[in-house]
Amino acid sequence: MKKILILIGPNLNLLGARDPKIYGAETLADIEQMCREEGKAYDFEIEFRQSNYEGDLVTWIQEAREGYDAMMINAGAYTHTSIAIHDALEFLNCPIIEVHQSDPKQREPFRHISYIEPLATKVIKGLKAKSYTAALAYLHEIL
Ligand code: CA2
Repeated sequence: MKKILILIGPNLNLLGARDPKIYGAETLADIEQMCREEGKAYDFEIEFRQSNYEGDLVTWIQEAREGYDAMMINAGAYTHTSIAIHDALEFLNCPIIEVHQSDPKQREPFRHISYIEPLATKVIKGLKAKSYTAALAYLHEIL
């Protein structure tokens, strides 16, 4: 069974509360459920974590150096700011899928830079909650 770590960054714990046109209407709990169901279809074991703290994400990425077959990460706004997350991801040997619910490159200029993209095997964005299930489908293809 392949083990997939899904990391979710700041503010995404509030999904469903606003901006459904940009992010979709699903809550984070709905998205976790969707990932678990999609993961079952591919025989993936899913570990799903969210934090508002950059250091939590860095620590979880460091810990993922062993024991996972792939990582999916929606680092939220840290995508556009965090060299610490970039540096932690450099130590990973498994595929990294950068996921976004919106398409940051179609939004404000401050969202156009991604410090994750240079290290990502694939970027999947703009599909709202379905970005995560599309990322799992992609991992099913490549793993
Ligand atoms: O599109 C994405 O998935 C983002 O990673 C979401 C981040 C944003 O900073 C990125 O530029 C793109 C976080 C958005 C704020 O989270 C929400 C909170 C409450 C309701 C809806 C979204």
